[in-house]
Amino acid sequence: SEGTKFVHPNPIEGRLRLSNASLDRLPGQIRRPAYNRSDIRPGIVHLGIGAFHRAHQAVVIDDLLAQGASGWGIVGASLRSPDTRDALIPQDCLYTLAVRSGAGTEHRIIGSVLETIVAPANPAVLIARMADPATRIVSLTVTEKGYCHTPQAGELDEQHPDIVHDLQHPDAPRSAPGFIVAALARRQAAGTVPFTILSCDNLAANGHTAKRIVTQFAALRSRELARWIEDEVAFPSTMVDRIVPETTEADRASVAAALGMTDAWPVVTEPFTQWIVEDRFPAGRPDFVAAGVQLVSDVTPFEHMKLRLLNASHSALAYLGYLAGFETIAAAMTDARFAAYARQVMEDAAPTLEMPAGTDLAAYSVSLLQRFSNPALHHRTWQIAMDGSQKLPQRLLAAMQDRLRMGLPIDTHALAVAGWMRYVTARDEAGGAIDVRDPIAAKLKAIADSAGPVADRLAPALLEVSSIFGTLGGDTRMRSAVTQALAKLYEVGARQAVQEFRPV
Ligand code: CS2
Repeated sequence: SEGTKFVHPNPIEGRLRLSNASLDRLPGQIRRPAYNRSDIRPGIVHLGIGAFHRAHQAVVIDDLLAQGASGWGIVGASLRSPDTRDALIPQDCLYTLAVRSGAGTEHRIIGSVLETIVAPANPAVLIARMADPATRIVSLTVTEKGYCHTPQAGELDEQHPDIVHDLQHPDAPRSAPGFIVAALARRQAAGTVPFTILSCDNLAANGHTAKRIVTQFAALRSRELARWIEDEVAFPSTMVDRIVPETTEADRASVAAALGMTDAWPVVTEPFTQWIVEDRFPAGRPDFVAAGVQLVSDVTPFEHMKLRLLNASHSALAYLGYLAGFETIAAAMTDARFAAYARQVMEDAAPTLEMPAGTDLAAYSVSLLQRFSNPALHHRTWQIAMDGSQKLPQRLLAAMQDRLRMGLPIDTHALAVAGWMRYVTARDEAGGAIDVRDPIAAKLKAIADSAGPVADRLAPALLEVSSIFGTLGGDTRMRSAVTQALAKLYEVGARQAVQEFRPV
């Protein structure tokens, strides 16, 4: 993903590197683009070309290109770091998808990314690409914080430094909303139909959220532009699912061994993949169904299901697991009590969901627990623990709010929230430093420092951070459940607290 440390790959001198020219030197069993890449034209601009996009949407597009959808190649943009471009350009944007399970690894070369753009260095190039009539979809994986919104309310944060900047520099923006509005303004002026905006981030109602933010940002520039976006631009919501840990040096080495050549930035993932998309594409779309995408009229229930079952238990395992000394999700899952606790998070979320008839939440939960246990994926608890201030509302807090409304206990989720609280103090149970990555890490740490390691003071102080907790932070049942759980964590530690946990 973007923003994480990346050691610039120095392909070993004289060693063959993955590229168009070297494709036919790959071992015969390795799948590669089943189409002529020079026939492919771009139709999609993707903002946030991190590992997740390359292991998910880009694979779907690769399948479609092989079926003849030659107008739907991808131009991938990084909104921050040049790492992906630097790694991919020397290899003609080809990269390896390594699909791992207990049964072994399957390697496949993906060819759907045609070009990469580093936005900060070339804002005009990116805007021009997005404004080009050939671009019919602009998709996004910019992570939760990339929306520059207040996570609890889902409104544009007008004080966000990137938003302030982008209003002053509309033609050289930094943020995703800034680029989208700059390109849409061009299209409106030129009389070009707008592209469809396809959010692929883990937000509740991601299309609606994207629409609200983009329209609010546009309104700060021009009322008329905002109205045009409101009326003319489609923002279908999507639910995306595939576990994609950050690529490590060890991954690069094992991929190189399988390929017999270097790939500077392969992506590693699990066999499971799912993409559910609302079918609203006025400017056209590829035949997604032909590549296994599910098209629905309303994705909201599926998004809630995924966020409250998969991502909620993932975050719970991340904070409590990290504190208990588990480096990966799979390691935490080898502890029967942690696995049972993760299942309990899912079970408690279930009554808050309204699913279409025939949805089997129990079977879904079982499959999630199996995926978390995949021994071949090295998915670090630390990675998932990132950006908790942006993730908690839709993963854990919304379900707690619903349960309170329904008169149900919230102690299961409260333990996960307490785990997050202890985590953001930036001190682990042995007194060592935790490298907390979060846009408001400094603020959270300052609150923790002034409260001290005392549950009665720390829990209420953090619950007052309204961008995360909103009014839920003031609920007395919330206060008492979270304070109690945090007291338990201070008393016996995370491992023991999970051992002893029994839902009421
Ligand atoms: C994870 C997700 O990092 C995280 O916060 O919970 O990236 C998760 O792996 C994906 O949503 C799975 O589809």
